Amino acid sequence: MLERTLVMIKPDGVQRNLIGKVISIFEENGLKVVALKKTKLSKEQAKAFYIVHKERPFYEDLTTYMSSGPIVAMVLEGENAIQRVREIMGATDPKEAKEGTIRRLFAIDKEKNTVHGSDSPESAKKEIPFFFSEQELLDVA
Ligand code: IDP
Ligand code: MG
Repeated sequence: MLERTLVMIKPDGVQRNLIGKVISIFEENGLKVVALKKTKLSKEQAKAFYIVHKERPFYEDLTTYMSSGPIVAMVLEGENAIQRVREIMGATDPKEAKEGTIRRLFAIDKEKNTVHGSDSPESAKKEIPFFFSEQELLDVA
């Protein structure tokens, strides 16, 4: 099924000049960029984005980290894009991520793990409008 998913390059990725490398990996895997922006989340926005984790012990640190510097948000489109992006990113903890995945290649640790990708169609449906209006989602001609 043709799907769209929300990806972020987290502050550690932007800060270490990895924007191009990360996007290249997605493009090489056939995913299309339908929207793209660099932005910075406020602490309140980071808390709202990660609200599902509000009871987790890492919520406070995570939302401080995610609002600590610029991020790049994008919408990627492709067949089974949601699951494929999760596979290309690798496990949350880079120590557990498979060889060749973005997190294995670039992540610093389990928190500063370079990329976010929606985990389900329900998440993608909420996360895409968090960053992009309908008019900003442009089909690749
Ligand atoms: P995911 O990004 O692989 O879907 P989630 O469990 O949804 O992982 O957690 C969201 C984000 O919270 C992770 O990407 C990571 O940045 C952070 N995180 C998750 N678990 C931990 C942890 O045990 N310690 C520190 N940060 C964590
Ligand atoms: Mg998640």
